[in-house]
Amino acid sequence: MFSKVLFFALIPTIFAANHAVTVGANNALSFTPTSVVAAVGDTITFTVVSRNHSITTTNFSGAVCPPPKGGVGPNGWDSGFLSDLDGSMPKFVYTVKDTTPHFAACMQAAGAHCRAGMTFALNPSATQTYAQFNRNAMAS
Ligand SMILES: [Cu+2]
Repeated sequence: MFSKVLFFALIPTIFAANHAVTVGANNALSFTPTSVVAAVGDTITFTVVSRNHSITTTNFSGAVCPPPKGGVGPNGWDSGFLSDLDGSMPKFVYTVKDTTPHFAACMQAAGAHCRAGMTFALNPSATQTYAQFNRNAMAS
């Protein structure tokens, strides 16, 4: 009985995956990959490899850029500004809390990075796709 309880308690730990996202690869205003499909309990590790960026949740449409400080929730996030100008490649880790779509962008330069297409989607859906979100950002 005890071992069965322990086994099920450990399942989230055993099967949780980490998804690596590179921020600013090749000095570009981009997230690589641009979207991730993840389960509750998974982690997403964002690593900033150039300039100074943030990973901040925002609205799917309308007021997309810049994402607001603190991010759009529920279960949104805001990494704050993370600078690689000193070559430190800072990381931000988000633990997935639900499977609803979340849309994020960089808040740098009053939304200029966001409007340049520096956007990211977690669990986009058939009706809220990454491609449409990115178009909304570039038009906002
Ligand atoms: Cu940026």
